[in-house]
Amino acid sequence: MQEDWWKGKVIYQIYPRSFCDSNGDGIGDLRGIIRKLDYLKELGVDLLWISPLYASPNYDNGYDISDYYAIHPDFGTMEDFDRLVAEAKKWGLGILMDLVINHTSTAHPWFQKSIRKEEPYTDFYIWRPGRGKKKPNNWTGFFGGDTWEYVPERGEYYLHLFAKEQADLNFRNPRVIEAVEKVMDFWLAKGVMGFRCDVINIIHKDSLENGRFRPVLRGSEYYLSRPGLHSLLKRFHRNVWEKYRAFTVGETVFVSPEEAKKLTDPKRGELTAVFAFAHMETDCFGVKWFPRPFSPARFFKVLAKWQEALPWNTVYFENHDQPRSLSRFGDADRYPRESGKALALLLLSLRGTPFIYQGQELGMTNFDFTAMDQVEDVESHQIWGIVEKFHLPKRLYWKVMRAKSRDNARTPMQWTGEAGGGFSTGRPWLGMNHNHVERNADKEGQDPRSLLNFYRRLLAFHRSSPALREGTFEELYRKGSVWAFARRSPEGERLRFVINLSKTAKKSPITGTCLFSSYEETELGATLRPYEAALLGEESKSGKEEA
Ligand code: ISL
Ligand code: CA
Repeated sequence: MQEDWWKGKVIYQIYPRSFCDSNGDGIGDLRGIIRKLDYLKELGVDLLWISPLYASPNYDNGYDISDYYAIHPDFGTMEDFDRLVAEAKKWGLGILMDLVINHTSTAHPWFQKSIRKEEPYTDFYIWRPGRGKKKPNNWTGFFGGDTWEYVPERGEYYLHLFAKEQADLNFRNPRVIEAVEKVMDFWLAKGVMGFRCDVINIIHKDSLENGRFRPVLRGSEYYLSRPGLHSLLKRFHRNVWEKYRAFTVGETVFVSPEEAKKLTDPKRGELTAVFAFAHMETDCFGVKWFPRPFSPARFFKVLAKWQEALPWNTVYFENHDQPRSLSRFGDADRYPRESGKALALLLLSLRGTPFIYQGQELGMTNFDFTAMDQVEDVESHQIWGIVEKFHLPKRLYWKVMRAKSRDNARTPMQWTGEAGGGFSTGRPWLGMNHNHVERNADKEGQDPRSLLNFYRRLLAFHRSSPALREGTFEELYRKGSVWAFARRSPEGERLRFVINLSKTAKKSPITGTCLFSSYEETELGATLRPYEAALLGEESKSGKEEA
């Protein structure tokens, strides 16, 4: 297997609870995924990243693991998992596991033994005594609020950067490092192709000093991409990942291009790729709970910066933590098809590994929930608790919640127009979006102009085009809501891309014959209509270009 076998591959993310339920209990499962492998093959993706499948009390839907070696019974059995790997292989699809090692569930036996100081688990987690009546330090967490929880039995506090049911592991303990290496080896030996590494750039804590004042994530200067992280990753790479040629994509929060470059430099031997967040933070001030209107200009500026800064990017507009891109960056009401296709074209025209999140290919939109009791997500509830506790303006925050809750991405996959959406014959664990009646895989499959069929054609083209798969990125034009760039393969294939990500018509900086168009046009003239995007072939020798 070649070292960079993953280059040019397209990844599809499955949120297993919401993908396909095979037994009618309302929860998606492994047999459900197996049932849909033909759909995924026909769509044209290569690798499936599946959000956590492990045993878990589900405070954070599997991101709180209580046994790294067991499949959650909701999802099936280890035999089902092995069958999935084998069946996927027959379809030419590889599996990526979600590796959550910054923390475990407090129900994990390691943690339970750590409470009782049973060796070797005493220092598996980050325990500290309080400072008089005060907590060990002033850090604040990812879901808002506290990061320390007192356990009377041990007489100490433990650190948790997420929910209090998620205790941070202590990576200064060599025993912890060995334990997680064993976990990685176990899954790679089963034939998975690699990992998506959850919040990997925060696993190493430099010190536990008080953080300086900042409105969110106080203390993060002591754990965001610290030097100790690089040593840990080098070690994982050397000891485990390298021998399997594993693909490792790190979820790296608040990462700078400089750090990302180091983390993915093949000469250093750390990660294969990283998820940066900068483009996902262009419609807020730093964190999503302080939103501002979406600006395509800001979005393109950040994307362009990262395209130029990194030798290789990941390209994603959605995942299980983010609102739906059609609702967020497009126009789900007036231009669902055009803006959905424009975003698809942008996603697959940029340089890097593209990630499609389940339902994105159908144009699934934000969850149409009307009350907090329809929301399951732990983060949403924690934030709502803060709104209530501090009497923040509810009307305003309700709007923010509707736009930003992570459950926007977690509603069940819309397979058919029936009740239960073809996702389940029972009652789905989370509400189905009502628009599943109109927008679903079944209906779209039969419509040649649907978003789903657009994705299928585009993915087939992507596979056959060295320029899209691996070509260089060259910016041609960027102003307001209009962006144009070119991709060129080493063999000289050159493609040009242009997009108008707005509701108003704009002048186009380039013209030519369309390989793909969000309006399904064959020629692009001087004007870009609302949400018009196009992928153009080589410019004709006679045709002149402004850009
Ligand atoms: O979701 C977020 C904001 O709404 C992020 O801050 C998110 O918490 C962060 O990107 C880390 O996410 C990952 O780890 C979390 C888990 O809840 C997320 O689902 C996961 O993607 C803790 O494991
Ligand atoms: Ca089920």
